[in-house]
Amino acid sequence: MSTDRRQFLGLTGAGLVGASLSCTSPASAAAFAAASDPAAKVVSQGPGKHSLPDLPYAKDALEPYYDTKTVELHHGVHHLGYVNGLNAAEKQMAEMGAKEDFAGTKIAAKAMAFHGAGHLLHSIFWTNMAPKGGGKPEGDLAKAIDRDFGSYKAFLGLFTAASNSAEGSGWGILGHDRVHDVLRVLQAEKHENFAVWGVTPILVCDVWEHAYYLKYQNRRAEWTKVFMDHLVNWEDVSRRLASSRS
Ligand code: MN3
Repeated sequence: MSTDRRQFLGLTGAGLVGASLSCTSPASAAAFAAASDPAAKVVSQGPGKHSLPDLPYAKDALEPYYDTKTVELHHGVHHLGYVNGLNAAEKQMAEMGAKEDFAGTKIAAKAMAFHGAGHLLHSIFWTNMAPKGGGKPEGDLAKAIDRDFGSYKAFLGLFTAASNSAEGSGWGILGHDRVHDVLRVLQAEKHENFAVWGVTPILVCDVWEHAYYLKYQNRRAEWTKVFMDHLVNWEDVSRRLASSRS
């Protein structure tokens, strides 16, 4: 891809946050792609119509590495909370607009960013894992990792270190920077604050304690190692890179 085309794509591509706040996912099998792929063309159903996407596998399918109880709570309680919070914030924004009473805008906008980012990142997170996951990436993703980090080992060290040291509603993130067509390892501390505008997350590891505490307690490094060794779905990550580049 030429530099000009990269810059063109970067400047015209849909921004991550814009996509997360404006797209609305119907309750269907396509909901994950709609909610988590900024390149997906999603027709808005109106404010407050987001729904929790079904898991792309059985809730016990990631055993023994990701336990059934944590998946149940993480998906059915925590992720659902983001969906409900996003819907509430969108409805509040719409109501304020209709009444032309904008006193609650700061609170609603903050809630929309927090819950919208949570919904988007969790939707990516679930599809980033698969039964019999792990191993190493292949194809264009492997080439991009070698080009941008030097080696898979170097990437693994950076991604794991970013995940292990994140604070708060934290995430380790591998993202594709559409402006420069380069992969970046990022760390989210407050997940509504995206570190680099225009970066599309393609691999995300949830390191807020609800994601792993039942099974791994305070051993976060064990959780992130298991995530990379046994859960990561490289086919999904590759698809996301290709989607971001196209
Ligand atoms: Mn979580």
